[in-house]
Amino acid sequence: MPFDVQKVRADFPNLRQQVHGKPLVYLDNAATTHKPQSVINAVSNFYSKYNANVHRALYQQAAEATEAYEAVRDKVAQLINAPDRRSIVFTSGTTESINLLAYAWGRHNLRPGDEILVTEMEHHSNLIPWQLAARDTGATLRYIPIRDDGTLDLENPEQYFTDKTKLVAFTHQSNVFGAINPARQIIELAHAVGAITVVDAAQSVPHMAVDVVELDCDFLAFSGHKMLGPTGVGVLYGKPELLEQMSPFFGGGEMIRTVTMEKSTWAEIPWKFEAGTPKIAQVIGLGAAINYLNQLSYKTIGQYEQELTDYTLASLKDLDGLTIHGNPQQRGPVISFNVDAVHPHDLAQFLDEEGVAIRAGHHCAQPLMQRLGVPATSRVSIYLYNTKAEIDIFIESITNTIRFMTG
Ligand code: 7TS
Repeated sequence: MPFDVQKVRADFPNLRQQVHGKPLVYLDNAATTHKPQSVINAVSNFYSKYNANVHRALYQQAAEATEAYEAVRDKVAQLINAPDRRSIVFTSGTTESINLLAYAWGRHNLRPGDEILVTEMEHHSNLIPWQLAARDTGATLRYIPIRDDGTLDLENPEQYFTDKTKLVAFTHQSNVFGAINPARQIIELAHAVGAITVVDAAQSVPHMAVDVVELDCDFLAFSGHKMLGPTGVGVLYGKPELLEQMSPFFGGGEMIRTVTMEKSTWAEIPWKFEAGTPKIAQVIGLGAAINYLNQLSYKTIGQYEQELTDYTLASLKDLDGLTIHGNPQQRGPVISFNVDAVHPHDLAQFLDEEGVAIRAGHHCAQPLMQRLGVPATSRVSIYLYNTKAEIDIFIESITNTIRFMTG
């Protein structure tokens, strides 16, 4: 079946909104995505038809809520090809997933002299938790550098992957360049020196099929809101044997087996890591988002996004005085650039007046901005509901802004 973007757009109520009297052209999908009506309905139905807490009460609606919540665990496992549903921990998002690891794994396994390896293109969410873990344990943080084309420099890996390396945490797809990193290769290099691996998949799972068996990653994290789902929910995937060895991160209800005044024992995984009332409505909404992606298929989504990304890149390259950062061959639908005549924040403001939403700033990747030698960039990020006509409006708005600023 050919991909019908107008049919897709009709499923997203927020795409029908106007901004400053103009149709919204939403090109900030790396920050968050809009939600199809089916996701909004799934959340609304939970609250209006079977609202209850999960895992505790015996009445009908509580059973229904528990069943719906746990069914999404199977759906997530299937999405990333996790063989065991106990590998799927629901968190509030990528940030919480990585912090959970930095505490529950990092604080118990890292020692002075150990090295944590990250890359120069990490989002702060996959950097600050490791900086804090290094500070608290005496471990050292090291960086795989990037090349000018926005790809990782893995030429001499023995410089970075050594017997001191205990953990390698890296982004699967850059939220600044869109570069897709060679995850399988990095994981093999890490395992060869006995290190465990953490994949920040916040920008990859929304756009492509991610297979944790094929990758052989130890941990992987992503957020629901960047893949059509609600805010406030995310996933931590972990190999069961590693999750079992780990201590809990949060303590509270739900995560215990027995509690006495002196000491407690823990629930089985994954519930050991889901203290308190979980994100019930959000998880159910995430299930509906996965249904939506599955029904379109990653293959169709990927092809369509690639076509739009190529079109956007070609259009941007036609503009004078505009620099695109990075030129990775393997890339997702994210492009960062700077315009000589206009500061990124001014550009974003001018575009907003045309109804065009893009992001300007450091994109929570300040070390990368330092590496690029710029304080900020403009960033356009595309998703399955964007159109060529929207890209044309975006390009025309930039052209008009440059013309206005340069007289
Ligand atoms: N990792 C990457 C690669 C990201 O792009 C983001 C969010 C996160 C982690 C954090 O995800 P959260 O859901 O826990 O906040 N990135 C962006 C962005 O690029 N613009 O806004 C948020």
